[in-house]
Amino acid sequence: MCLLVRHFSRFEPPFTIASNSLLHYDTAGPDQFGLLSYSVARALLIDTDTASDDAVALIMALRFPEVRVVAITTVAGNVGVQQATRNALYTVELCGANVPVYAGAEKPLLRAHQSATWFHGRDGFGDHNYPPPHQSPGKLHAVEAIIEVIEANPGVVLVTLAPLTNLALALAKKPSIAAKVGRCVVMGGAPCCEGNVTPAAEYNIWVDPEAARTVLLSGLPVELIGWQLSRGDAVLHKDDIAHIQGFNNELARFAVECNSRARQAYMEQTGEDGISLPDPIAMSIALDPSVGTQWSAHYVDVETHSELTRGMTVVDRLSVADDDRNKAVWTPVLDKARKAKVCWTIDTKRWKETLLSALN
Ligand SMILES: [Ca+2]
Repeated sequence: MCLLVRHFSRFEPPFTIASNSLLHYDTAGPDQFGLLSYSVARALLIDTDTASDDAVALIMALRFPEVRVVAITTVAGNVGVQQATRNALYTVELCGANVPVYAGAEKPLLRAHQSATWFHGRDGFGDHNYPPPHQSPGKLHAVEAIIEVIEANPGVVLVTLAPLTNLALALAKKPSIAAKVGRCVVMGGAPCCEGNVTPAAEYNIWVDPEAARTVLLSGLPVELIGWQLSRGDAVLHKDDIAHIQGFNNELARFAVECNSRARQAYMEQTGEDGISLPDPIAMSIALDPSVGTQWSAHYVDVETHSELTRGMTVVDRLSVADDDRNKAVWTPVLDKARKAKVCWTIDTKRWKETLLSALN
């Protein structure tokens, strides 16, 4: 408990936490849309294109004792938005949670939707014929829900695990929400230039680069959690998987099973054997920022014109954006954006401990 306070305080959030308040949910009650507003240190809003790794991230958030997931919003990405919504509802029910799910954009802002079903399976969950959920999505559109949740929960931690279409639409409709978000943890990008769609780009940014650019230039306090952080030692290897299966409970079984196709696809893609979990790593950092061990703050822009480097997250790592010779290119960023915190390394032991505690 104290640990969490210390970790949040490292990032100087725009909220204060009473030392003994984290155990108490002093809700303000439902607003006109039925959305509960919680005191800010515990409020989490998750935007997801729910497929197999998203589901594990949702389980982590829903099981983490010190936060409350206020709402989940879905968007077209890994799978279509209807399937993503079904998958999110299924995961919420599996956790026995009572969190509203709101369906959002059916396609990127300007481009045709391109799914990642080759990686996650046709249903996003490895095609194991999971039953339909009992609940239905909320009546609000995800874009409206995002605006309402942020307005009702200033300082909310926003976690995006998907193409950024919903958030870009919300920012276009109400730009002032950017100043009310405490942290915006974005699973996306390939700041080291080794993407999972092209050498330049990671899927969430590549599939809707215009939306990603809108978000990065919005003034939101973005923490960029790139795809490369989910490789190598961060992958769940055979021993990790056996350990999780040994928990012998429904959530642990589901977390491994729904990633069966993703495990095969990851092997085809990288030659690495195991389950790579980009969204849960971003979630672990949202829940415990100390999982990220090396950070630096930079202006980041997104390539939207080139075909070769579409969706590339261009990080001004040497801080040359405001040099006179570069200003012409970077003016839109300098005028509107704030520097994003880019995560370069993670504590893999701590990340896996966070995961295991959610599944056990
Ligand atoms: Ca995702």
